[in-house]
Amino acid sequence: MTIRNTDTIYPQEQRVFLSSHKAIIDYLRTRTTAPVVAGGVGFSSMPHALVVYFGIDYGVKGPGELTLVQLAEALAGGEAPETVPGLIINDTTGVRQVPYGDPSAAAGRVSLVQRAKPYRRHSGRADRVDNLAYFRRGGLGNILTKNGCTFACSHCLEPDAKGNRFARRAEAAVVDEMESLLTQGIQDLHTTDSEFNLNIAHSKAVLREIVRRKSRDDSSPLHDLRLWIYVQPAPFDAEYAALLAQAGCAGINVAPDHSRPELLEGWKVSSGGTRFYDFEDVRKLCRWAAEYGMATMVEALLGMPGETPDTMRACVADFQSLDATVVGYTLGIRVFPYSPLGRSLAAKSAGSRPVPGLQSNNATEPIVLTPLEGCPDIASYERQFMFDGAGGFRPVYYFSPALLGEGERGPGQRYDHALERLWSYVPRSDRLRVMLPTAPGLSPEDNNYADNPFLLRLTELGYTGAYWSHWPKRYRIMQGALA
Ligand code: B12
Ligand code: SF4
Repeated sequence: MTIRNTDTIYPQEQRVFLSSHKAIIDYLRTRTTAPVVAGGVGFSSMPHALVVYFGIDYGVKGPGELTLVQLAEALAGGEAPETVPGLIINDTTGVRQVPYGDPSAAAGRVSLVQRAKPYRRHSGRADRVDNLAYFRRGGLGNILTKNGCTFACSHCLEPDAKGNRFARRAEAAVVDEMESLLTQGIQDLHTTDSEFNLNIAHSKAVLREIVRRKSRDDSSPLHDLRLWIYVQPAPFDAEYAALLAQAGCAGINVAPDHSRPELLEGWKVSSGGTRFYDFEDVRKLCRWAAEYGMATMVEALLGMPGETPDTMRACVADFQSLDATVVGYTLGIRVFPYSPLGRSLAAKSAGSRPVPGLQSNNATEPIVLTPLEGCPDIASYERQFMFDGAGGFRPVYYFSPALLGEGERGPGQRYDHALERLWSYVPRSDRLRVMLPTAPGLSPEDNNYADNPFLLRLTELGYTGAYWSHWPKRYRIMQGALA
């Protein structure tokens, strides 16, 4: 079972998907006695807690292609699952993870990724994942160029959940796989790297390989490619912009989070703790993209530690001044067990102190977190970021307490004043190209994909490509007009 998302991580809606995932697992359990193993990035953010919650036999944190095969071979060969490095086992003796023989695999997980060959895609086969059907029904095709992230941004679960080293796939294998998808009729491909431009040398090598094959062959399916990428504001230079355009990049989704240096300091950082961009890098990126006709989506993440109404206003003014196709704002931050923010909040809370800013819509009492070393086991540490003491869902979020309005207090407080302020900071005349959160967290205005009415409408009408690229036309599209 792949558990891709545990929840929407959307601070206003805070919808958790785990009970519907569990219902599917429970149903499968009634149809088979085969052992159940789960993986996926959402799963990997709290794997010990989830093997217990789902009542399943095994879990894999991070890349699964090698470990799953090793497990299947062990079970088929009558060997103990304890022979499978990294496997999380849940049985009558409790939950434990088999240690990795190679300690560098534990955190980096490079050796666990299939880097040399393209992953085979089986569109059109009823018993396999049908990429073409997914694409035709409004999904984006997807392509992985590398696994993992070596950076250490405060809110981010990815270096821990995926691996804190880059496992770079061979450029030829990546581009072979792109060609195979394009030949199957899937033209919009989204990168599934944590960030496509980190590491830039490898990213450029992939782009050069696309450009080389396009220039060599006029009938290459790569001429139809529309590539959508996730990037950080740096590294990004003029050569990279040109290569992206030549390769067929249609849109760039960049996540600078904020514009104020004092907030980015210690927030968006390399593994050594150094900030790796400033707001001028974002401006340059948008300019280059506009020059080459590539659309841009720039995302702010408001409410981080140190945020005040003034820094929020300044950030909005800066973001609105960008030459971007769409600007998106998220207010509030999901706190995960192994993100630097999660660990530091647990250390501050120390099992007894409710730290100001910890919030959950479902919280009925102050949220207290205990650091890993103070918990009876790993599953208990992970559980407190998703469940309350009685086992109900209570996903933990953080909002800078300086954003609380008059009369607002308590762990279930929804920061409505801050939301109103945020809306008031964006000039009405500019709203068409802006994604702003709403109080329910799911409306045609929200940048929240789970059952979003606008996204469902796009799908019905046969739009493809990144959701956000249709955003400025949303009112016309919602009324049924084909743009
Ligand atoms: C690209 C991306 C998107 C794109 C997807 C485009 C597309 N067509 O694919 C878009 C923008 C649409 C998107 C939307 C959303 N996303 Co997103 N997305 C990603 C991203 C960057 C890549 C996902 C991916 O495909 N990875 C590549 C695959 C190969 O990796 P993988 O899924 O982890 O699988 C590996 C292992 O986990 C393991 N594995 C997987 N399954 C199994 C099963 C078994 C049995 C085993 C053993 C192993 C195993 O092996 C695999 C190969 O190594 C991830 C972060 C990341 N770096 O992975 C976030 C991420 C998954 N997204 C996230 C979220 C929350 C969402 C949304 C819910 C946001 C929202 N509220 O709208 C939506 C949901 C969309 C949906 N329908 O599911 C979160 C999930 C957090 C969580 N704890 O749940 C992530 C982790 C981002 C983050 N940092 O928080 N997303
Ligand atoms: S937000 Fe930071 S840590 Fe997370 S994937 Fe991006 S660069 Fe890596």
